[in-house]
Amino acid sequence: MEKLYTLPKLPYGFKDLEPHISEGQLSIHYEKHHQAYVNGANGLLESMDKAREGGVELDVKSTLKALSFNVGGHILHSLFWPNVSPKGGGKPGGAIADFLDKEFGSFERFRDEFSKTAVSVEGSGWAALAFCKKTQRPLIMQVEKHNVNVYPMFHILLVLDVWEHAYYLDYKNNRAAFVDAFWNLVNWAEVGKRLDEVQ
Ligand code: MN3
Repeated sequence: MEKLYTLPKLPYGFKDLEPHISEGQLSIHYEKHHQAYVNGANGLLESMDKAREGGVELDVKSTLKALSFNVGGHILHSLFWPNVSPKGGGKPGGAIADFLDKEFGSFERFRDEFSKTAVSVEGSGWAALAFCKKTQRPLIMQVEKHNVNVYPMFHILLVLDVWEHAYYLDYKNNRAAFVDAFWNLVNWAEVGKRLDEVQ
C-alpha cells in the first residue's frame, strides 16, 4: 500500500488566533503553503517510486535535496500548529517551567534568547526549542529554510515559523512584532506534553 504525507487538521478555526494571526494570514499559510510542502514531498516520493519501478535512473542529488526541504517543511508546520492556541500565552508551569529555568536562569531569559533566535534568522527559517536526549538539556536551534542546521535526533518541543509567508499579511516586514505576538499564543500544555513524552 502506498503511504504518503497528509495535511493534519488544524486544532482551531482560522479566526481563532486573531488579533495575533489574522484569518487571512492563517488560512493562506495552512491551506496554500503547508499544503504545498505536503504535495511537494508526495510528488517526489511518487516520482522516486516510478523511477524505481521503471528501472529509470534518478537524479539522486536534486531529488533528495528537494525531498529534505519539503518533508522538513511539512514536519515543522505540523509541529507549529498545535504549538499555538487561542488559549495560549503567559508563562509555562510545571515541569517545563522548571526545565527552562534550570537551563536559562529564568523564563524571561529563555524568551529573550528564543526571540533573538527567531528575529535573526537569515532569510527564511524557524526558531526551535529542542531536547537533547544525551545531555537531557534543552537547546535552541536556528533552522534555515526547513532543514538546515537541524540537529539529528533532537526532539522538538516548540517551533516558530519566521518565513515571511507566516506573517507578511499581518506585520509586513516587521518580523519582531510577529515574534512578540507569538508569545500570546504559545500552547505551553502542548510543549509540556512533548517534554513528558521524551524525558
Ligand atoms: Mn510556514
